[in-house]
Amino acid sequence: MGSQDLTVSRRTFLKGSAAGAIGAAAGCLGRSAESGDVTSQGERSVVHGNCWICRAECGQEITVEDGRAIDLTGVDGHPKASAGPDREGTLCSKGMAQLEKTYNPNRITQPHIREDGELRAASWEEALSYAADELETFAEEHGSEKLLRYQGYPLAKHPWHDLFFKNLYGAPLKVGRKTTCHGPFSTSWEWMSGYGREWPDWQNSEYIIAWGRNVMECFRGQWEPKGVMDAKENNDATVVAIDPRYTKTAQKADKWIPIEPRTDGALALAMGHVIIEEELYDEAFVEEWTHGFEAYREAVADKTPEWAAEITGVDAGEIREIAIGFATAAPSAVAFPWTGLAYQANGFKNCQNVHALNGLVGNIDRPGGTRQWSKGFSLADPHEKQGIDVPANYEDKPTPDYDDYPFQKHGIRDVSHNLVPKAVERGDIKGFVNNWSSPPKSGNTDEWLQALDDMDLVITVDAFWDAVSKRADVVFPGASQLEQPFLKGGGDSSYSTSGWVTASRPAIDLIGDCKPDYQVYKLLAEEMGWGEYFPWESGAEYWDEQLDAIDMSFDELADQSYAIVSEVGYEQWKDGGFDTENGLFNFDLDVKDEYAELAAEMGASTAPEWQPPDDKHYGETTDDDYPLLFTDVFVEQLSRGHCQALERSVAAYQERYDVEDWDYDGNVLHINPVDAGERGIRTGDMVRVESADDSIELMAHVYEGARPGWVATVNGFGETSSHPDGAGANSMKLNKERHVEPVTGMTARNHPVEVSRVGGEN
Ligand SMILES: Nc1nc2c(c(=O)[nH]1)N[C@H]1C(S)=C(S)[C@@H](COP(=O)(O)OP(=O)(O)OC[C@H]3O[C@@H](n4cnc5c(=O)[nH]c(N)nc54)[C@H](O)[C@@H]3O)O[C@H]1N2
Ligand SMILES: Nc1nc2c(c(=O)[nH]1)N[C@H]1C(S)=C(S)[C@@H](COP(=O)(O)OP(=O)(O)OC[C@H]3O[C@@H](n4cnc5c(=O)[nH]c(N)nc54)[C@H](O)[C@@H]3O)O[C@H]1N2
Ligand code: SF4
Ligand SMILES: [Mo]
Repeated sequence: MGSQDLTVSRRTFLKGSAAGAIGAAAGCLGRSAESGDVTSQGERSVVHGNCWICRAECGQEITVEDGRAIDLTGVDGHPKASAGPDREGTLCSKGMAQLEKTYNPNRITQPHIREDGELRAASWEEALSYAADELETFAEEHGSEKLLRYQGYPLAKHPWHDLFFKNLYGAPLKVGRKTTCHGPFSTSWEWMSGYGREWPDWQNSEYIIAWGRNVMECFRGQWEPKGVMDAKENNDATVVAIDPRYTKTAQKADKWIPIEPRTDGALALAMGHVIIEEELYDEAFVEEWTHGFEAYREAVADKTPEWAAEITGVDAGEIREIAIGFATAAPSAVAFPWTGLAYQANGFKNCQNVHALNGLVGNIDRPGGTRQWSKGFSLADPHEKQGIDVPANYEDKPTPDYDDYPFQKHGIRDVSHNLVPKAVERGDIKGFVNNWSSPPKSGNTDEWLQALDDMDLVITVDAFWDAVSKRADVVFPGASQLEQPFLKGGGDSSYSTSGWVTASRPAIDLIGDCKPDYQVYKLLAEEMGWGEYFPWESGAEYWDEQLDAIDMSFDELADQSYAIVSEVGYEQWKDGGFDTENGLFNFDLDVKDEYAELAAEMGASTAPEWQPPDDKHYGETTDDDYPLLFTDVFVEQLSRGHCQALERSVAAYQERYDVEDWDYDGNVLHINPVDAGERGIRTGDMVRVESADDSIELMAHVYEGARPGWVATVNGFGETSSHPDGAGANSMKLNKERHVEPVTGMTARNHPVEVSRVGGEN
């Protein structure tokens, strides 16, 4: 991407909120380090925080009374927590649940180490010295390159895990988020548009197609659903939800299209056909800024709505109507997929075909389209400022022979989640260091559990006991968000053309023996003799140096919660082209490109075409033995693998589906009344979900909101999870190494199954 139209408006920051002023005026909790005393004994104060549960860092106002956090609410005008300037800030139920999390009796609040095969509580001194010894022995025996890094999203926002394990310890391998969350969707968008992922400019949109993307409940920040509601109210925007499930997005949508699962690419091609036939595409954009349009035009020439109707189960007239509505509203229109398509083994092509629609109507980085969000400013490098040269000890380390691991071959991807057990079996990986992740829920579960048992060293920073922490050799108790400082800067938010920063201090004292993330890595570094790379007393001090670049101090920013610091104009590609090899938006790639090469090697291509599930590489198909397609999804009340630890969050999920009165605390299987009726299944029955490989048991929820032939549950439950009783089922027990999307190595989470009542007939 070329240089952007941006200006950093120094010290002309928007004011945070009244609460910031109250907090600052009362001087309450004005600590700049993470540890230290809480000063508000006997009084009530309001301080700023940042939620990071869905990685969106909504600004919080935390009410603290006698040192205890008693209430949370959003910060008005916050770029993530509100719909924009002067708008109310709110938090979702997962954000609110952070109070319960912080004071949860099941939290891990002490370090633990493994002794004589058993985990036992230990002091920090003991645990640090044990971990340092183990790390040294590991490096001597195996080499640091055999330690695998795995880091959850919330922690991806600070650099210390990588500073310690990658740069200093020298562990080059990590598991790629593209192989657990968004590979097919982001990888195709990368070679097409040169940008990581579509992220709509919600509030300005006039036509929103949520395509296997449930934005009204699985948002990244409050600004997303609020932006959709603003678009509906102010722009009379049409919202279309393409989803086999009746989600909250479907509830708010003008149209719910319960598509035949995994046929999205066919629907998208037919929409392209209509848009070209009706001459509704953006000719000027296509002409000047795209590559491969002729190939695309040819590819969709025979992909009529009638053709797609057969495959997708969507009425041909409806396909025409959506295509025309979308293209007419463009460029203020956006079609964007996420996990619904990213979890498909044929997801690479399906996502590509959806993305192509955005190029076709020229909505890229235009108001109401798909924004190429960027910060428009940089923060300083604190090490550089201190004159500290950070080594890159991972660089010269041998890496596995990638011929055995096709997705890694071109060096463009990190290790594929599903292939980690194989790498352990082959001796390419022998240890694992984790912060805020629970891989056994994400795919290839049984082999992952075996791999964790087989590894020589497992170190985790965690908050709850689950399959990983229970198997670890060292467990460090991580502080919650209320107990540690925070800084984040970014672009995507309700401020469509602005970059922002947000920060907060710890609101309460550390619980038990927990430590902020910065301290965990700093102390471990000191133990290993690398203290010089962690010279700051606290994370807040480190961030204070980063903020120098925009002429702010950490305290100043934390007082006001957020600041708007730059302007980033639309159509950034006009200045220097798209960030692709040819500088253009690509419908197809015949230019030389690493993705094109990799796709070719995997027997795929970047040609616009319909790739059905095929029982070979692109997803198993249902048959008489396994006639239903099973997958797992998210819900508003729970976050990935951690809200499952919280009683009230699980209860809220169960109440939503009216199953709270059954003596069952886990996830439910949504099954259509037709499929349930054929099998004598009623809500509340325990059912077995059986695939060709394995089976799980969970409670049935008979529900018209699940398309016939399709069954789904919520991920993150079962005995491997952070749920205190391990209730429910881990859906990925059905998932094996081979269940991957073949171009990106992403875990593919669709499985043909049969469902039966446990205990026979009713
Ligand atoms: N509440 C909540 N919010 C979150 C998270 C969370 O855990 N909880 N996590 C965050 C993270 S990490 C992510 S990646 C995002 C995920 O955000 P989303 O991708 O929006 O997640 P889901 O709500 O599961 O939506 C995916 C939808 O795809 C549908 N689907 C399944 N198969 C198909 C198919 O074949 N075709 C189509 N068209 N649709 C299909 C599912 O029914 C589901 O409703 O959410 C983020 N926000
Ligand atoms: N089956 C299935 N698997 C999936 C998905 C799916 O839909 N279905 N979604 C995928 C997606 S989109 C993503 S992004 C990934 C995310 O998956 P992961 O990277 O595994 O991250 P989380 O599930 O967020 O992390 C859960 C772990 O974080 C720990 N934890 C909770 N709070 C804290 C804390 O305060 N500090 C620390 N240090 N640890 C804490 C919990 O105890 C638990 O061990 O999962 C992927 N895996
Ligand atoms: S949307 Fe909810 S979970 Fe996500 S950061 Fe905001 S309050 Fe937290
Ligand atoms: Mo994700």
